[in-house]
Amino acid sequence: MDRRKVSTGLIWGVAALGLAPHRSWAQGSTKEKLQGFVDRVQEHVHDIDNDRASVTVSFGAGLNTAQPGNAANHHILPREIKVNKAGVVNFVVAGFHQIIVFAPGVVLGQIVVPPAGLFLYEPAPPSALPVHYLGIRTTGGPPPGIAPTSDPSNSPNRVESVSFANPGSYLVICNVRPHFIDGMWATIKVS
Ligand SMILES: [Cu+2]
Repeated sequence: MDRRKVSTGLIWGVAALGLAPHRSWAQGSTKEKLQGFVDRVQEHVHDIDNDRASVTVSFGAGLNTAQPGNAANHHILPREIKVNKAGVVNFVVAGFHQIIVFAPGVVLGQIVVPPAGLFLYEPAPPSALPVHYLGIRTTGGPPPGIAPTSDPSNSPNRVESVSFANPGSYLVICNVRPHFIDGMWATIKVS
């Protein structure tokens, strides 16, 4: 049983106590205390919902991870992301990355890594792998390099907010080939 069900059960239990007949002179006062408790439980339930309404995800580990090979930067954290239906995942992109969020049904085993190249999919995945969101390509990279843009920004340090209207399990990867090989993928559970 999840925390929401426990809390809902608690509310009904307390409400039942509050409605039970009392002969005590303090009935009104007791009802007020019980109502205060119910209000606090409801606030707690509301907080649980809010936690998953807008979720922050690190797409790349940050600006202090530069090193040869830079494998420490090739992660999506957390690996399993949970968000409410109609919620938003805010990908904080740090470095040279490209987000691809696949539609529900696409699984990790379907991703084919080409023998060479900077990106897995150029310019985008085939129709057999439907995409929920195709992200922005970061400026720079090997010559001739990707030109900078301002709207939307393709700065190596940016936020890409992605909405999830429908429930399901969504695979998200970095389209940069060596990053994916280093394990730069995660799952988004929308419920
Ligand atoms: Cu990457």
